Amino acid sequence: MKLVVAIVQDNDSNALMNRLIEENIRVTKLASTGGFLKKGNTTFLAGVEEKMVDTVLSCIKETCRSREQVKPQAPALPGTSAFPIPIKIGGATVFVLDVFQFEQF
Ligand code: 2BA
Repeated sequence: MKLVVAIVQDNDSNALMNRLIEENIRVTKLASTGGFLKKGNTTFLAGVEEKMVDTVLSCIKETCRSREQVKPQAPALPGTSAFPIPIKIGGATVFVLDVFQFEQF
């Protein structure tokens, strides 16, 4: 068994959830926060048989796209204005982990 952990943008999370459910993939959606931008994103956990990993990855590729966001900067000196930095985010950051043990009680 594998655990697919996917961090996606909030804007893509409903579409991804719907695609995973269509494929009959069990999934948990968590509200998360990116360390760099300190903005909300969504983390999906999907425990699947190894043969289903590619299906999960296809669902993610179909529904998650990259976007640009602006990271506000603090001004270098008081009274000066700051330059916001454009940052390209996602589509998705995905980890595929081996599951050592899986139990449901
Ligand atoms: P954030 O940490 O808020 O990062 C948002 C975007 O900012 C990143 O997009 C990347 O383009 C940029 N970024 C992040 N750290 C940077 C740095 N030290 N210097 C310059 N630019 C930086 P993505 O790479 O697509 O990541 C989207 C979100 O996925 C991240 O949000 C974070 O929540 C998660 N993530 C990405 N890589 C990760 C990792 N190795 N481990 C855990 N979470 C990760």
